[in-house]
Amino acid sequence: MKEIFVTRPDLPPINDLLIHLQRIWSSGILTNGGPLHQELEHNLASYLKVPYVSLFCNGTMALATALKVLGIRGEVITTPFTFVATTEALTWNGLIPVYADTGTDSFNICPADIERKITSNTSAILGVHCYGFPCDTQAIKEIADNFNLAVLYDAAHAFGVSCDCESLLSHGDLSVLSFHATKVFNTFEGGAIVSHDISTKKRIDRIKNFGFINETTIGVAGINAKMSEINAAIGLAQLAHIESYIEKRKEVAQRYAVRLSCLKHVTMPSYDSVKSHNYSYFPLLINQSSPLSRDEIYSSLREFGIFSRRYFYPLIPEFTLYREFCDDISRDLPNAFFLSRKVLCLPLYSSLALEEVDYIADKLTIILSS
Ligand code: T4K
Repeated sequence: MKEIFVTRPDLPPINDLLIHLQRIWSSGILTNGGPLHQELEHNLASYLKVPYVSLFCNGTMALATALKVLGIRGEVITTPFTFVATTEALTWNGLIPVYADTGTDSFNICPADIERKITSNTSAILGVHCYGFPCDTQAIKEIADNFNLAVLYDAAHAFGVSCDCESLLSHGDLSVLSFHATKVFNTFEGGAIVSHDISTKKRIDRIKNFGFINETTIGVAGINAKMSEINAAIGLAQLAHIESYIEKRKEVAQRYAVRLSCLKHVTMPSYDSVKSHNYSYFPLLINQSSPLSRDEIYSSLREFGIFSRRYFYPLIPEFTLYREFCDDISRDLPNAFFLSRKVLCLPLYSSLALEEVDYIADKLTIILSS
């Protein structure tokens, strides 16, 4: 039986990569903001339609650095329904995560609950565009303006998503991308901060390079979070194919939509709220009416070799390490708790054959009618 995983990475044709590797071998520059790094920053800014991109070794270090750059202190209001890295970036900075619930009709943080959680110690809001679906950026901006808070977006899932004519990454003070192997655009490991002015970009680039201003001066306590030339080479080779990767993902999502439309116990994601989506995930909501629980469906699919994932279960404050940050999860975060028990991410990646989507849909239909 063939195993189908929740995702498989895109890999550019190896000859595309070799051309870039040849440049590294010729220059002998392997890291520290070399020519490929600079070219990828430039090409990404142009592709994403954003002013400035600063590359990182991964998304988590980019998040941790973004918080440092903005000088965030005290409490940060964030979502519990995300990958653990979102909270880890806060605690690594000695910040306190304060969890606001998700909305009733969204995977993302609820503006009204953000407002309820603000205290005199709050300094920022850290939203996540979960599965690439936009946070309510307008409402979050209004709250942030009223209470003088910084806004950061963990946009690890939001590469290339645009709303109206704008990139989703143009919202907030800073947005952070992940280029991990499992992401729509990957450099094997990697990440980036999107910023809106040159002085902020310079501060970001300084912090990720030990805080050096020049050979003899350190301006700020920095860290080493640079992307190497080899990861930048992979990025340059990938970027040339990104449109076709996203188009193939879209075909997969559309096939699911057709094949699963007759199933009454599930709700499919709607991509209507955005001008262009990246189809990074296919989060299926298992309805209350379902005769089987989400976990039973997850286990049954595994018996057919289909490895869906329960992103994001458990909720972050359910991890023992983070329990102290929420008194009563089902009382305080009921919507996020519901999502963590009801969402199943089906396999979605550009090389997933439509016949495989049919196979998954057939098995799901059998499981739900048993
Ligand atoms: N913020 C958010 C909202 C995030 O989702 C993430 C990362 C971050 C921040 C942090 O960004 P990074 O620091 O990672 O750049 C995966 C990823 O490791 C993680 O990057 C991602 N989010 C998270 C949602 O998913 P796992 O534990 O589910 O990964 P894993 O290894 O089980 O991979 C899933 C499937 O992908 C495997 O079953 C097979 C396939 N796979 C995976 C890898 C690594 C491959 O085929 N090849 C591969 O090389 O966390």
